[in-house]
Amino acid sequence: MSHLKPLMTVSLAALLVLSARANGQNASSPGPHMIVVKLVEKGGAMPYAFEPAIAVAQRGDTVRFMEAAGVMHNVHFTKQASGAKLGGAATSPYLMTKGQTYDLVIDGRFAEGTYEYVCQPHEAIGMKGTLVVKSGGEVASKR
Ligand SMILES: [Cu+2]
Repeated sequence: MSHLKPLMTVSLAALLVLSARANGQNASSPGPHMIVVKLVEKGGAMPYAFEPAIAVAQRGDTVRFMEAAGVMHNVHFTKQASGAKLGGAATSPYLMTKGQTYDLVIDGRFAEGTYEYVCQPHEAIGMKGTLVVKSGGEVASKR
């Protein structure tokens, strides 16, 4: 069993590299993107936050929520775009350990428009974010 821990460490490192590459490609490459939103601990009067607070995604993208601290957080949508049908995806499981992720695929459940979400344990102290979903094909063809 002693070989497991180094293996996990290597996998995590590889994952972080892949995430960084996915971010770097966001601006120019076609096709699905991985958009990473970190759940961070900042301290101060509003100690917890989603970073970035506003994320823009296109159909087919995946929004990856990543626990960047060691505090229990989740993602709960409080406002959906007109016509959206998130169903069970409106509330994520809890993320508890640093590096833990929750992937949300921006598929047919997501109508174009603006979504707002909160972390339920920390909603009262301002932990909230915005997701804007755009139609990828239209954006690409108009430019
Ligand atoms: Cu939280």
